[in-house]
Amino acid sequence: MARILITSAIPYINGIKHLGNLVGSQLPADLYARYQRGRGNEVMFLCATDEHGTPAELAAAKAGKPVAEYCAEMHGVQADIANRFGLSFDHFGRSSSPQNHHLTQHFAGKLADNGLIREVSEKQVYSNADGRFLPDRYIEGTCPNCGYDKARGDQCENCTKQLDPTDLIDPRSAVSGSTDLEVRETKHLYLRQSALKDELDKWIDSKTDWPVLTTSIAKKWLHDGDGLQDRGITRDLDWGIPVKKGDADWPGMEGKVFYVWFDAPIEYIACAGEWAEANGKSDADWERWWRTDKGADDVRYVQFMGKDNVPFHTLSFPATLLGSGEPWKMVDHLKSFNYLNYDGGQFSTSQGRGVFMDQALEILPADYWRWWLLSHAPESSDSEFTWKNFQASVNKDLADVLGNFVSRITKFCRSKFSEAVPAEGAFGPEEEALIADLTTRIRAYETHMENMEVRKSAQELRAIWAAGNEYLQHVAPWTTFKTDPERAAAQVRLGLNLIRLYAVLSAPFIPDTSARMLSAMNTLDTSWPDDVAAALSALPGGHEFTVPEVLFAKITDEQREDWQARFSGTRA
Ligand code: B3M
Ligand code: ZN
Repeated sequence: MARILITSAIPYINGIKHLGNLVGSQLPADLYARYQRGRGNEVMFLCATDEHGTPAELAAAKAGKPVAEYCAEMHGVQADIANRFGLSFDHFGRSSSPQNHHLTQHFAGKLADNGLIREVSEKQVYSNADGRFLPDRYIEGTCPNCGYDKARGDQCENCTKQLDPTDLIDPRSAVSGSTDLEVRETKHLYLRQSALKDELDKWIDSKTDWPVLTTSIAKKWLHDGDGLQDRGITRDLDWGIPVKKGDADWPGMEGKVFYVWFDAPIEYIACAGEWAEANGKSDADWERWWRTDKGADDVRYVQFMGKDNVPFHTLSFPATLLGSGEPWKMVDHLKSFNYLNYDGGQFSTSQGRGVFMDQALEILPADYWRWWLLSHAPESSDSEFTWKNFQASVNKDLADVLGNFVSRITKFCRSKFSEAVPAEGAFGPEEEALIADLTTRIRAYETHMENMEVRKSAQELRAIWAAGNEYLQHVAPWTTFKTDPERAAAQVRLGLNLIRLYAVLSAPFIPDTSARMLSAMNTLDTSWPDDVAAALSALPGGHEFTVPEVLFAKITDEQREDWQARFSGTRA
């Protein structure tokens, strides 16, 4: 039994995620986790909310709530939606957890001990009225380029020009509107990534099986221009993990917190500690996933994320782990995704454009979405959601191919035999041929799943479903029954066993439907079809079942038009 550690990029706390976010990390990570569990491997699948940073503070202010309260509430909301989408995390943690506070401060302390942190004096805008330093985006004013009067200190939203806060005309605090601002000296900590450049370079070179898309991003940051730059890891914010050196205060760093991108990946580790606490486990129980000196040397660690997160995962986070000088488990395989676009444009959280996870579940069950998203995952390039394509894919793949197969064979058996697997007859050449074909296809499916080739896996699964339909079409038990009921019985027995087989193979993609299929077939046997012939006689003659309700309803043209109109604008 292999041990597999899986993390998905942790979603920002502010707001509900759209389908583009979902397909870029959490959903394919879930697919992989479910598959590995299905193969009998030991899996630890972790995700969390990313709760620190300016966006969290801004969103809380907008909601008129204290930030801690806002985060607690939104964590609950995201956890509930993740659950309803069937995301099977072993734990859904919070980057604001005590475990992450402790570990983040621990790493900072180790990095400092190893000479990998330097202090830098910087000039930054201070608001006297607010009694705080203002991050660039908390400063508003008039754009010197286009005259827009709500330009932010980092960028003008109107003309997209990148700005420095000092470029703004009539600058004011976005927190209070006060214009009583001044530039003050403040100290910050920098992670000396440049000192770890060679070590990181060697580590990346050892990843020979990584996609070029991933390694080229890392190499670019390592070598372009002046090479890998040191990175500020502290901020002047109230909300976040206080800057400490392990358990000790850090002189000069009072009132400062760690930068959100410093503590967010550390939450991958802290989350395992949260899992242990929530399940009455010991430190040793989570450390065997994360410490190579405590059992994690035989763990395979896979990360899932959107392409924009790759630099942090190939450089900054590894720099933190390597720089600690401690034996932490590092990522073995990193699976990254391109973007999913929405109906001729982009999904956008800030503009509320596209379909968001809660809205999706209001109109259709999770499996419809899971199937479309995964079978159209933006792997080799960006992909696009259109309502037409969604309708076609649901109606063809799910309703016509899988749903129809299940309904046809169970109903036929009920009408001509009974609601029990017929015992008569033996398999012949047609059945042998189907078993051979399925064996080839299932082995290919396993290879694609192992390699995290999401689209190819979906294609193969669809072909496996289609093979059952073609078999049924070809042997036509409804015709055979008239002349040779025994032969028809054997064909129906095979068909009913295929339902169980399909449920097992399809569970990573459509877990709820898979559970309904197993329950209709009245079986708890979810064993993987290592031997396809054996798997197709798992349900013996006489085994009772029930005809399930329709598995997938077709999407009508009217529904499609209605939804397209409903989601064409922006969300309030
Ligand atoms: N929260 C960005 C994102 O949601 C960021 C990922 C952190 S992973 C450690 O895409
Ligand atoms: Zn402008």
